[in-house]
Amino acid sequence: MDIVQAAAVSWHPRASTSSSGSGLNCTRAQVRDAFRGDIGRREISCRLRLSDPRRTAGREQYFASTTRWQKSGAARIVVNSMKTDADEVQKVEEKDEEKGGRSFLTFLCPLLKLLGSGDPAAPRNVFLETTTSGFASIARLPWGSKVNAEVVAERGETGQPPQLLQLYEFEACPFCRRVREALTELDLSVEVYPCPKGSLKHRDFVKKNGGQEQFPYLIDPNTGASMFESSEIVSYLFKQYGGGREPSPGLLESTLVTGWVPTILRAGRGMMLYSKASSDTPSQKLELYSYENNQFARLVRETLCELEIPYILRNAGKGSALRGSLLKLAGSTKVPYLVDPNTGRSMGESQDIISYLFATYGVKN
Ligand SMILES: N[C@@H](CCC(=O)N[C@@H](CS)C(=O)NCC(=O)O)C(=O)O
Repeated sequence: MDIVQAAAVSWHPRASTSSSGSGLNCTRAQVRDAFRGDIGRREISCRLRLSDPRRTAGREQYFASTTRWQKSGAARIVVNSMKTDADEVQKVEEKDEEKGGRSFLTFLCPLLKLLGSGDPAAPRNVFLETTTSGFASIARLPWGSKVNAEVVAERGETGQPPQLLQLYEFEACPFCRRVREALTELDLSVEVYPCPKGSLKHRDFVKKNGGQEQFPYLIDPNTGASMFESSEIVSYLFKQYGGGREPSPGLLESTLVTGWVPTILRAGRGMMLYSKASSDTPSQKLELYSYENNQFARLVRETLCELEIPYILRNAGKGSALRGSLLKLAGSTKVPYLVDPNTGRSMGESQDIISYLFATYGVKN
């Protein structure tokens, strides 16, 4: 054990050195306690700032480190170096953050580089954005575009369940997409609680409530049902709110074939928590008129997800009973259309909505 490991172990007495001797293993909860919650916001890469016991002669010491969470919830911290010079530390920190925080997405798809240099809030190449999202929509045709007319006729305009269903999900997840497609076809509005990687608020809730971090996770307050497993959720939704019908042909099967295409084409947008997302939750839920396979609405949902903003998803697919109220509200049936009761603002046009969301909710306080 070298001096860095010794310091790390004494920094956290319950931690133990790994068998390889090059790092330190401890549980996610231990790490989170030690970093006062900050760790969850930097899941891929983090830097440890040592607290009082490691202060020597008035100098602060730092570790450069990388964490890799495993399914079990255990973390492995590899201590790379220890610095005492604050400027140097800062430089390494920025480099680490850039490299670590993005490496997963870069691995996922080189398109990331083309889609706004990796910073979700940076000005975007609108042509690339809409083209990649457009191809993503083509890949998922015909699912998630139009409602099941028979279901809508049976339920009528007031046919929403008395209480909104609650969906914990993230935009880039193909299994969550499968559920959102079903929601469009069944013309159901839901409360969405985005759980991007790095999310603390909603992921913790799912873990506590459902016992694991897996998405999608659905809660139906009307029946008391709650469940994981997208195929189970889709079957439940069709049974409960689709007149007992079977899921539309191909919807379940197609997820395994082309469900991942939007994730790749959109280079993982709607997957990671934006590093500067405000930790405050807006007091009232925003409302988004959308439908799953709309190429412009997808861009807005990605942003809501990256900012971890809970919202009411008003699905208004082709043939939706909601299109009448959308027309009254917005003067057109085009989606996306965002209503923010916190500021009194409402607007269409995906790029305007995205800029508004980052300007309003993308500032860490
Ligand atoms: N069989 C599950 C698979 C769900 C799944 O693998 N979800 C991934 C996201 S696509 C997940 O929850 N990963 C854990 C995480 O994001 O932390 C289903 O159909 O719902």
